[in-house]
Amino acid sequence: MELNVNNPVVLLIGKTGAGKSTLGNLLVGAPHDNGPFHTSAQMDSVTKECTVATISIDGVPYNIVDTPGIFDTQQGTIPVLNQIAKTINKCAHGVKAILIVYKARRFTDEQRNVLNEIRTFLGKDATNNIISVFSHASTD
Ligand SMILES: Nc1nc2c(ncn2[C@@H]2O[C@H](COP(=O)(O)OP(=O)(O)OP(=O)(O)O)[C@@H](O)[C@H]2O)c(=O)[nH]1
Ligand SMILES: [Mg+2]
Repeated sequence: MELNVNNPVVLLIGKTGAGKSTLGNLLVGAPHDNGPFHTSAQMDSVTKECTVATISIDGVPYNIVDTPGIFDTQQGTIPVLNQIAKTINKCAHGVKAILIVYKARRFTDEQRNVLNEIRTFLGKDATNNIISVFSHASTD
């Protein structure tokens, strides 16, 4: 779907395989594995480019922007962050929420780094708009 530059952005961000695209599909009311965002169990990064869908919250439309996995992909972090910046900078109303998706495991230094990198990239003010989402939370 096209990015509507008049809509504010909800950003899905996190490591490869965390479940960003799955969450995006659920948020737009689609089945977790069959919606606007392509999901897959493969080890390789699935989402290679920012992908957009529209959701309406209280009658206000938002661009949900699904992003490639950061911090452990072949692409490397910088090109991915540049790509995200290019997409969100087009949107006049900026980023309203940043959903950071983590696999629900012990909170390690690596995960702390994810948060710090995102804070550095989006600026300190972004911290107020960050929502952490923990996936893969079943106890099997
Ligand atoms: N059990 C379980 N599986 C999940 C959950 N969230 C995602 N998955 C599965 O994990 C795999 C990866 O999910 P994706 O949504 O493609 O992950 P992603 O973060 O978009 O990955 P990239 O696009 O590669 O960065 C898929 O097989 C999903 O079905 C969850 O909460 N529980
Ligand atoms: Mg994905």
